[in-house]
Amino acid sequence: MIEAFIFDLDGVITDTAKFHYLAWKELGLKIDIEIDEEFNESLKGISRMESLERILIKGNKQNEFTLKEKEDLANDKNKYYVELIKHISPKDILPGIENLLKEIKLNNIKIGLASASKNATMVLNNLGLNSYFDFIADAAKCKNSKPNPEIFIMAANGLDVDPLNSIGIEDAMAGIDAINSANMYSVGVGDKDSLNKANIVFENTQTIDFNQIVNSYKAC
Ligand code: G16
Ligand code: MG
Repeated sequence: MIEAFIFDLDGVITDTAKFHYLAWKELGLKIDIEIDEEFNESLKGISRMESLERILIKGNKQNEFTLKEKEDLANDKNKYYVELIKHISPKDILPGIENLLKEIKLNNIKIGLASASKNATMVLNNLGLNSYFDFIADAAKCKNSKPNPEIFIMAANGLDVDPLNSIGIEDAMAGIDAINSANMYSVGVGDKDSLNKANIVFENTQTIDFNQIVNSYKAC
């Protein structure tokens, strides 16, 4: 019996990945490290500080900053990001997602959020989706980034459900690995080949089918 659906935010509910990208790019200008779209893919689902570490390694500057300076750089990136997401509104909800949330609720299944973003609550508020969520895992309390399952386990605990009876939905490889390690059923959104470890994959949010997920979960 499915007790919960646990969602990733960026790339599943809304496309904030482009804002993270622009904000990192802006920071990159300041520290003279170029960030392109391809590299940005490897930052999806990865926490702010870990993303910064990866960027510094890319620019071969991992030993140039103290911890305090790194924290300041991460804060600068966040300021750029928060400025960009201020204008997010319900029109930025990805296609099909609000109907899916409604269908889950109609079936009396709980809904949780497992986003690595410390800005997740603000984004959900701006999208007007807050009331659908029974529990939002606090990324600030999460010590280990995806692919570690910690944030998904935190969400299942907060919802008071068994991970084995939970469905996780993700657009990033690191996220699918996290869901699988949490012993949940994994739903990928995006490219079939790159998300090949997911139990089931839909090409985009519009095509996510509640009944198909339920049936394939039951069959496994
Ligand atoms: C998201 C993004 C990541 C971002 C992380 C932390 O994860 O995909 O690119 O670095 O959150 O965000 P913030 O800097 O706002 O705390 P998810 O798990 O929602 O895909
Ligand atoms: Mg994501």
